[in-house]
Amino acid sequence: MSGAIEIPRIRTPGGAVIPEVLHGEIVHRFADAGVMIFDDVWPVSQIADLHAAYSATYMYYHQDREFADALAVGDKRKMITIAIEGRFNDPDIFANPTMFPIIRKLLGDDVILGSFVSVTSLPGSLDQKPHLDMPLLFEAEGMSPELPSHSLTLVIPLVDMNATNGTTAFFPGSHKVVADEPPDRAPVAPDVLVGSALLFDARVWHGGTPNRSTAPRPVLYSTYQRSWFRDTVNFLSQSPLVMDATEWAKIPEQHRFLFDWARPPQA
Ligand SMILES: O=C(O)CCC(=O)C(=O)O
Repeated sequence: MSGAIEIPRIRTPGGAVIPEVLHGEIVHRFADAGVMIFDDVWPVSQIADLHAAYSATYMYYHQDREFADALAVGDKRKMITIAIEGRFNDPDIFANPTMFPIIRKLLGDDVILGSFVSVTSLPGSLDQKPHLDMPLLFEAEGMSPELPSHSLTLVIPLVDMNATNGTTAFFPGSHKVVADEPPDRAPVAPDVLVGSALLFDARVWHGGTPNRSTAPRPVLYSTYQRSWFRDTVNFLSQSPLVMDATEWAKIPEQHRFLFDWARPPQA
């Protein structure tokens, strides 16, 4: 069983590749906690531009009502599919040189990008019930803690995640214990600032905290998976990945394997 009760946190080399000699230690710490924060991955100005692009296109969803193509994931909290286009069609986001080598090490060379969404909480949203994003593999409860990761979500905050805007509270190490309920202890609710990233394993219990601010709190979720895995519970009414043939053509050859499974017609 894991001894992790904190979320490990590392300062990255400011957008540069993390030296390979450190990968083993990072993977080990991540595997123990199932969640990890990486500070200073992107310049704040780059994420501010991304936030502006998000707001320009997806503000429509900032209403407290149901949408046919966005999943309600709690009170005043929605999962919105973000099209891979414009500023979102950027290798620095979907194959970030700091983060992607770590993700690839954890998921293997057959990794794909399984979905690209935002989770946006509106002002006044309440605590989200602690949950796992999807059922354990094979419903093989006893086996789950022994298995390596099969699905990891890279969270990119578009505004600071904190006690005012709302963050995500995690139970580090909870992927090492099979249970129908979250652990009987207080979760860790970290501050994750714009420019930083948070990576978590699909088997870790977590839940969003209230948005006490006056503005929506969008975070981008890039979910990477082993190529044989599909999320069959969260995308019954919306596409996990939206990209048209023109955008496909802009993806550098060396990154196409991430999207091949969702290759648009005519691409
Ligand atoms: O809103 C958050 O901070 C967490 C969202 C979440 O965990 C989810 O929708 O699965």
